[in-house]
Amino acid sequence: MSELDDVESGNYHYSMKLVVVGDAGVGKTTLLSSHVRDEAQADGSAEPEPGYCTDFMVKGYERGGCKYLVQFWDVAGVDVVSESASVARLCAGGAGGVVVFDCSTPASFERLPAWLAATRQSCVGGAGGSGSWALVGNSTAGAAAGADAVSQAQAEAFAEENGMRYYTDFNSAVYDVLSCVGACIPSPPEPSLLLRQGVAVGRMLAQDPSFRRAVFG
Ligand SMILES: Nc1nc2c(ncn2[C@@H]2O[C@H](COP(=O)(O)OP(=O)(O)O)[C@@H](O)[C@H]2O)c(=O)[nH]1
Ligand SMILES: [Mg+2]
Repeated sequence: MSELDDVESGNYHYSMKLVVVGDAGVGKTTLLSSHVRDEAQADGSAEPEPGYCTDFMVKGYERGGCKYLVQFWDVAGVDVVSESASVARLCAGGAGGVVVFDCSTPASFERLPAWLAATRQSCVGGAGGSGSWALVGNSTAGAAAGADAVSQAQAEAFAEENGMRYYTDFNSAVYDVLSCVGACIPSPPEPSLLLRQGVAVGRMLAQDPSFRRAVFG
């Protein structure tokens, strides 16, 4: 059964929206596509279509005996400074996501505060009520290009100041965000509290007798 079939049939315990944001050309679509397809890290050999709006991709994860379905919103790399309102609108209700910059493009690192400000306005849950986030430094120039313009120490410091962790591996960043969201799931998972975390109840949880007892008495 495909993940899209799972969406239609409610075949999961929890679902959430996570966003992938950052300047145009930092590698968001490449990284997300290979994550969702379980491919090895992209080497840049497959040219993705340039994104003019938002793409959606769905992936399921098994964690702690529960099935999580994540709808990723690959938000096109608009100019976040002049279009922060439309970025915020696209991110609405998300449980957080991954902010990507390109280590060889300092401007993409310098705009991270603008990306975080726009996305945190409309994402929910997490430790601060504005979503759970991880930072990814991609290298579109490839390892062969030599020194990165943005150092690992700079990226780690920025991530720490903003309450998240820094990764060069996109998959690890997604698993970190999923762990943060999972840690905020209340016990019992009362649906209205879950919604405040950007998490919805799926059929597999709704049909679980212990969930029904805990929530409905
Ligand atoms: N060498 C290399 N190229 C990459 C990598 N990630 C992305 N690219 C290339 O960078 C360009 C922009 O990538 P894309 O995923 O469209 O960026 P987006 O605008 O952030 O979605 C494309 O030509 C990719 O092939 C990478 O890890 N290594
Ligand atoms: Mg893209």
